[in-house]
Amino acid sequence: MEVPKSHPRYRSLLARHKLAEGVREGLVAPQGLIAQGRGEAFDYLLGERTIPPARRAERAAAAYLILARHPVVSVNGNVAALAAEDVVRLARAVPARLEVNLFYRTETRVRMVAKRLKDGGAQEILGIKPDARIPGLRSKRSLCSRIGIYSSDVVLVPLEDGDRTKALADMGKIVLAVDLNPMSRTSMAATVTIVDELTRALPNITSFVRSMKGRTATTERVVEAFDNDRNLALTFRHIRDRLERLAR
Ligand code: PTJ
Repeated sequence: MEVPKSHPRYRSLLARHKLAEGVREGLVAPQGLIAQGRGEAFDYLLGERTIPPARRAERAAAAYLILARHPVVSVNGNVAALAAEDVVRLARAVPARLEVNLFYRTETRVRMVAKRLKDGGAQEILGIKPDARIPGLRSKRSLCSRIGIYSSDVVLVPLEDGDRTKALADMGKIVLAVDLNPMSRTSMAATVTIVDELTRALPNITSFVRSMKGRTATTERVVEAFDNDRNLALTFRHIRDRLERLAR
């Protein structure tokens, strides 16, 4: 990509480049570009940085992942294109299993996402040959692995399309979502909603996992103290205060 690193919107241009390349290759669904554009608009409202409520949610997500018996990280086309290495690093730090789960599912795209994860260092990738279904979901997102998402207790769902978060919560799972839109159905239905950009959120969660691992009492305290509704309210307040400052 011929954009200097000093460009003020370098990160955003790089992400767009990766996604456009991904669409050209067939890794990313064309709709993934629309999802990114929507995310970017919300990121502007946050000031394109990790705001304090997002950091707290990232710490809570790390704590849930550490305490989980069977944690799984779900990966779609956008995540593979933007953050394959980051997602593999997080899964290894926990350790959690990685599962490919696509909304616009085709066998070719599943294979491409799996290959991207493998190139990023993943050893085991679930979801390639699904053998279970998430009840109550009619989209191809319902196809999952019995030893993966189906039997998980904690699932991280970065960039979700809405209805699966509720379906997973209805199965009794703890759902950790990364979504720049604090008003999305995913954000409202998740156990922990991380309103942050994916490539900022994943390394933050990984570093919280590394620093809290082995400190069970601290980790349990973080989970107990976290209140998602309150944290979302603080997110809205942060956006409101920022807009108020800009409007002065
Ligand atoms: O690869 P597939 O077939 O599973 O399809 C993936 C997409 C993303 C196309 C699909 O899940 C979809 O259509 O998602 P939505 O309904 O557009 O929702 C995506 C959500 O993620 C939106 O609320 C965006 O604001 C948010 N989002 C987009 N890009 C980012 C993001 N959040 C964090 N970081 C981003 N980079």
